[in-house]
Amino acid sequence: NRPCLFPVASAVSSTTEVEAGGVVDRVGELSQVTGVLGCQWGDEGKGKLVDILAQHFDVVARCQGGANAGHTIYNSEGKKFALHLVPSGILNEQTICVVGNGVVVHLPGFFKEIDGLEANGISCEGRILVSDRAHLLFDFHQEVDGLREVELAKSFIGTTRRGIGPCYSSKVIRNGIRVCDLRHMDTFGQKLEILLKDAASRFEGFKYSADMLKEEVERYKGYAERLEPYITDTVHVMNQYILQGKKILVEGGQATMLDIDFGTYPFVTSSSPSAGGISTGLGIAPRSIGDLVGVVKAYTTRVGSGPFPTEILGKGGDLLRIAGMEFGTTTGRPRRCGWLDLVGLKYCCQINGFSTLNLTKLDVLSDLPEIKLGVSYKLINGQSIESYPADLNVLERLQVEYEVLPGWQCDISSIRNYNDLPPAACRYIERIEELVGVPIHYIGVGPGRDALITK
Ligand code: 2SA
Ligand code: GDP
Ligand code: MG
Repeated sequence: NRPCLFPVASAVSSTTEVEAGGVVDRVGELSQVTGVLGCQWGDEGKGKLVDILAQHFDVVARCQGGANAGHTIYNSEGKKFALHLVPSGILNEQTICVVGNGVVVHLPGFFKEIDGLEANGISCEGRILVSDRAHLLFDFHQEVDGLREVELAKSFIGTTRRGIGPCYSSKVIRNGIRVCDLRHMDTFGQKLEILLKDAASRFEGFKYSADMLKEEVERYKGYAERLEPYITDTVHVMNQYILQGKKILVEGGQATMLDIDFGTYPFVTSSSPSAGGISTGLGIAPRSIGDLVGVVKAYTTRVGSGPFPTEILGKGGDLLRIAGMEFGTTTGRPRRCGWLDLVGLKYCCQINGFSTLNLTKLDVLSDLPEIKLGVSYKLINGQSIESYPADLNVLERLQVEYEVLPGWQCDISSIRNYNDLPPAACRYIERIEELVGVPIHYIGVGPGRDALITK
C-alpha cells in the first residue's frame, strides 16, 4: 500500500490474506480510503466491484457525476438493480452511502430510486448522506441538455440528456442552487427564476412562465422536507470517518476517457471521473487516498459520439455487443464495441496511478478464435505517437497497431480460481499486465457477485 496520512485501523479489515483453496483475497489488502475508477468510456463494471468490495468497507461515497451514471448490480438472490445516483454500496445493509459535494443531484430521480430500493426491502433513510454543498440538478437542466444536443445537430455529443453539462455550467458560472439552499425556501424562488429566465433567453425552444416557476417552487418545498434527514455536511463527516479509522470506498462514475480535462474533449462528461475528482468531490485530502483500483473491460465500449481508435465496425462489433449485452443502463442505447486499447489504458494508468486493475467481462470474449490488443498508435505517415493525443483530428485519423493473441474458446463463467483458467486466457491477462505495468488482481467472468477471480 502507498503511504496514507491516517493510520488504517486494522480492526475494520474482516478478511484474511489467503483463503482456503489458495485464492488470494485482495480485499483485505486495500487501504483505508480506496477508489474504484473507470479506465475507458464508462460501463466497465465498476458497480459490480463496488458492490462486492462494499461488504468490507464502512462507507461508499460518490464524488462526481449524477444520474448519468448507470451501475448494474445483482444481490445475493440474483435480483438486478440499476443504480444512478445512489452509491452501489446500498445493497449491503451495514454500509453508509455518501453523495458528495461534487455530485449533481436531481431530486425527483433520487427519490424515485429510493422508492424503488425501499419497495425491495432496502432501507435508505439514515444510510444515505447527501452533501449540503452538492448542486441541485433541475428538470430544466435536462431540457436544456436536450436542446443543446439538437442545436449541435450532426456534431451532437450523445449525452445521456440527464442535464449533467447544464447543471455543472450553472455551478461554474456561479448561479447554481445547492442542497443547503433548500433550507431557505424564501429565497429559493428568486434563485430559480434567474436560472429559468437565463435558459429562456438562450434557447428559443425553452419557455418561461411565472406559473412554471411557482409550480417548481411548490414541488421543491416538498422535496426540501423529504430530503432534510439526508442532508449532511459530508466534508466534515468524511474527515471524521477518516480519523475514526472507518474504511471508505469511493465509487467513480463514468471514466477517465470521459474526464472533462483528460478525456476525448468535447466528447466527454462535465465532471472529473479520474483520481483528482475524489479529493475535490468529497473534500478529503489527496494524501488520505490510498489504493486506486482501475476497472477495465477486457474489450472496449463507448456510448455517444467521439473518437474510438479500436472500434470494430459492422458484424464483429455487433457480435461483441450481443455477447456482452452492451446496452446503456441509463438510456438503453446500444454501446459501440471494439478491442482493448492499451495506449488509452496506459494513459489512464498514468493519470490515476492505479495500484491494481479489475479486468471485467473476460467471459464475453470466450467464443473468439483470436483476440486483438491495440498496442500502439501511428500517424497516417507512419510516425509513432508517444503520448495520448489531445487533438481529435489526430485521434480520428491514426492507425492502431495490434497484437493478435489466441482465444480460449470455452466457457469460463463458472471458474473461480485463476489457476483453472485456460492458458490462453491467462496469457491474455498477463500480456496486458506486461504491457501496462500494473497488476490485474481481479478478473470478472460474469455479472453475478460471485463471478470474480482474484489473482
Ligand atoms: P453526459 O450525459 O453529459 O454525462 O454525457 C457526456 C458523455 O459521457 C458519456 N456518459 C456515459 N458513458 C457511458 N455510460 C454512462 N452511463 C450510462 C450507463 C449510459 C447510458 O451506465 O450505461 O445508459 O446510456 C455515461 N454517462 C455519460 C455519454 O455517453 C457522452 O458521451
Ligand atoms: P458501470 O457503469 O461501470 O458500473 O457498468 P454498468 O453496470 O453500466 O455495465 C456493466 C455491465 O456488465 C452490467 O450489466 C454488469 O452486470 C455487467 N458485468 C459486470 N462485470 C461483468 C463480467 O465480468 N462479466 C459479464 N458477463 N458481465 C459483467
Ligand atoms: Mg454504467
